[in-house]
Amino acid sequence: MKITDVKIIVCSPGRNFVTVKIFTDEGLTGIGDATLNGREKAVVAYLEDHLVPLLIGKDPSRIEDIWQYLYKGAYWRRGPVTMAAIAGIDTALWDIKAKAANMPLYQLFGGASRDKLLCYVHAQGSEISEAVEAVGKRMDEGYKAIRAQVGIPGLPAVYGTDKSSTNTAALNALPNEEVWSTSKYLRHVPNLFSALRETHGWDVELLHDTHHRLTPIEAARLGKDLEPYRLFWLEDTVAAEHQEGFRLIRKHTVTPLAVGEVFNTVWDARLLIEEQLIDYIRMTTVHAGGVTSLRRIMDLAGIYNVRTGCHGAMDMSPACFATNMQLGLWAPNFGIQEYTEYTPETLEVFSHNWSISDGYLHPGEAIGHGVDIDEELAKKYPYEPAYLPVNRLEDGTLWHW
Ligand code: GCO
Ligand code: MG
Repeated sequence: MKITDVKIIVCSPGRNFVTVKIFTDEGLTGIGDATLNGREKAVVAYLEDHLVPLLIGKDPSRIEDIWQYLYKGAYWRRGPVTMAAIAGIDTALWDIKAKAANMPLYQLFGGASRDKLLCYVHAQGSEISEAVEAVGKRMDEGYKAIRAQVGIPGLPAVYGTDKSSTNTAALNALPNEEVWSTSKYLRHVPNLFSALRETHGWDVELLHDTHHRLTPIEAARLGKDLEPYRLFWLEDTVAAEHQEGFRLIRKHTVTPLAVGEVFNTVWDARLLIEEQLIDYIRMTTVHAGGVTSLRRIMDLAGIYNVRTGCHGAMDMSPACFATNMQLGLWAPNFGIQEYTEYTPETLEVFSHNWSISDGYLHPGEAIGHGVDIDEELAKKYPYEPAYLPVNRLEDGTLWHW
């Protein structure tokens, strides 16, 4: 088999998505997600100008060799743009390989390790009562694990707390600016979880995302304060650069820790995994360089009792989400899968085979990873310039969003 053509498809059916579609001389095609939210066009240029010309005529079955060629061959390794571009190609090649084998992708990894995948959804409110109600609604829908976020008194809406401030917001032509106070946040958040346990009891798994805003000692304080409420995980406490900071956090709290949605390679996660400083690794197919590298990261994590919790926000395409699920069905150390739902337009453009029932996901039994793109329909949703928000302290200092 030979690669005859590679198309980069950019569309915005609710969000901007970058999709790699690989064509072969035997008529098999595969797709992969290469979306980097807010920096999409950099990946498109990297793919079109630098990677696509290298692929024409190559044997698509040699996925490992192609991955190594694109990773080592650049000399300039790692980084979100490079790894998202490689991921798009790598995922499309695994899709083709599974189609050639006439199997769902998870079968190529060694088959299913479980029958279904626990997922978590989001619930939020600008006030505690609103967030408590939102969690209750999610529980009524059958979800077993829920990420809860709440607005902070004295601050305008912050990350994850209402529709206009989250990454699910209407696309902004320029970055929206949010305001942040760590001390106000740290005082308020434990009250949310106290109210949640009081109202909803202990059978629901609760998660929380700090979005990289704390220092290690602040994260240790929060972890300690949340211990009575037995969270499933506390996510992204400190900036990704603060790897050693996790040693300090770990010393002070038994609240389980999750991190990794902005990591790109195994090197970003190695110290945290090997020293067992985290409990869940959040890396996801598109930002980790595809199936080839994420599978290795999952295996490394498994050796050290770290479980998976793939980033699954709706700003990565259904091709990424489905591939995460294929890996999740196989991974012996699967933990949980984030599920933020897609717009109806997105699901029209990307046909899919996964199912969701009673709080559990399944990737389905379709051949390949199970997601395809309707190229004609995609044309109806052209790219829209969009940025994620930025964050400032109350005195104007730029902070972590
Ligand atoms: C999550 C994430 C997202 C990211 C977004 C960035 O836990 O789902 O933190 O909300 O902010 O995916 O593009
Ligand atoms: Mg997060």
